[in-house]
Amino acid sequence: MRLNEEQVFNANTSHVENHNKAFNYLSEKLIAKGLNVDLILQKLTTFQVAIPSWALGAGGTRFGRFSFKGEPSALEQKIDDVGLIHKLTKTAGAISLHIPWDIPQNYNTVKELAKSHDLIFDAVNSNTFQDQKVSKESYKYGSLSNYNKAVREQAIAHNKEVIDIGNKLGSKSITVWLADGANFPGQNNFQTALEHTQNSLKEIYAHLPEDWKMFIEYKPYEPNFYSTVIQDWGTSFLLANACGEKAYTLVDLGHHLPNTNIEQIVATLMSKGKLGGFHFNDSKYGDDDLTVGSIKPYALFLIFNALVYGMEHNTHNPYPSWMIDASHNLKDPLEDLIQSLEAIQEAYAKALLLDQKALKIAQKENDVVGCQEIIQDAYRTDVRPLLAQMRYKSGGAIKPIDAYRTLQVRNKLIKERGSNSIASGL
Ligand SMILES: [Mn+2]
Repeated sequence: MRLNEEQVFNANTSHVENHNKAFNYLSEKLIAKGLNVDLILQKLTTFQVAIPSWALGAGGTRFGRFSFKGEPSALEQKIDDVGLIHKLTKTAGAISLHIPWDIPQNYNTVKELAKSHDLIFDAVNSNTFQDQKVSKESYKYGSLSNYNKAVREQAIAHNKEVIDIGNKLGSKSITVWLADGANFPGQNNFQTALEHTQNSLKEIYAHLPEDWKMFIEYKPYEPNFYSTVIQDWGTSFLLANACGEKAYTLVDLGHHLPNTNIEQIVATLMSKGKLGGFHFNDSKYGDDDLTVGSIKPYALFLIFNALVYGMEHNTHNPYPSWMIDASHNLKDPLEDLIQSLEAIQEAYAKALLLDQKALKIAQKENDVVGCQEIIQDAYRTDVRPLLAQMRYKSGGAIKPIDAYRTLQVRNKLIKERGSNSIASGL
C-alpha cells in the first residue's frame, strides 16, 4: 500500500491555519535572534535517517513477542512500509537491510520499488550472532573471534557476501556488530579473541569496494555478560585504525553503560575523523531499545550539539550514516518510528539554534553560568513548528501521527496483509 499526494494534502487541511500561525511566530523570534530560518529548514530537509528492516514488525524480549497485525512479511512490503513513513515525515529516505533475511529475489525489481518511494539503501547489516539452518559451523562460542578457524572463515565469508549483496543494491557501507564475548571469567583469552577479531575484520575490509565504508559497532554486554570482544568505542576505534581509512566506529546510543557521556565520545571520534555511523534509540537501564527521545531528550540534544559541531568543524570526518535501531514491543512499529524521527529532528533543530559564537566567548571567559544559559536557551525553544514546516513544504504531513491515524494506514495494511502476517528477521 502507498499514500498519494492528495491523501496527505487532505490530512493537512485542518492543520494549515494553526500551523502557519505557529511557524510565523517562531520564525519571527528566530530571525530577531539573527538566525537564518531558511538555512535551518534546508538542513532539516536534507537530514535523512535510515529505517532498518527489522524495525517494521513487533520486537520482543527474551520473555516473549506479541506480534502486531499487518506486519510486512517480505522485503517488498518492508520497503513499502518505509515508503509510508517517508511519505508522511520526509525524514526516512533510506532503508537498512539485514542479511540473510532480506536477500532480494530480483535485484532490479527491489531497486525500482525503493526508487519509486524515493528511498536509497543505507548500510547493510551482517548477522553472525545466531546460526542459520544452512550453517555448517556454529556461532555459539563466537564468530570473528572464535578459536576455531573454520568458524571464523564462515563468518568472514558471510560478511563478504553481505557486501556483495549491498553492492548490487547501491549500498555504500556495511555495519559489523558482534555478539562475541564470554559469559564467564577464563572462558576466553582476551588478547587472542581481540587478535582473531582484528584479523577477521581486516579480511572483510579487504573485500570492500573502493567507495565503501565499514562500520564497527561496540557494545559493553549482552548477549554475553562477562565480557564482549568489542566492548567500547576505544576498542572499535583501534580496530578501525588497524583496518584502514575506510573503517569507522559506529555509535549506538543504547550500547553504553549507564550515564556514559556519549556526547564526549562523539566529539572525540569526530575530531579524529572516525565517526562513521550512528544508531538512535533510548534507554533507562541498558540496551532497552526504546523510542528515541522518550526517556532522555536532553541527553539526545547534547549529543546533537556534539554532532552539529563536528559536522561543521571536522571536515575530515565523513557525513555520518544515521539509522534508528529500536525495538517496538508495545506500539505500532510505524507510529513508533514516526515518533522517533520527530524526536531526532527536534534534537537536531535545537542544536542548529545554538549560538556557537556566544558559547565560544562565554567558554573563553569561563562564564559557566553563561554557557549553561546559552545551551539551555536553544534546548528550551519549541522547534516543532520548524519540523512541521519542513514536512509541509516537502509535501509531507504537518502532523504525521495524526495523518497516519486519519488515513487509517494500519487498518489498510491489515486488510491487505492479514492479521497473522509476521515480519521476518530481527
Ligand atoms: Mn545498533
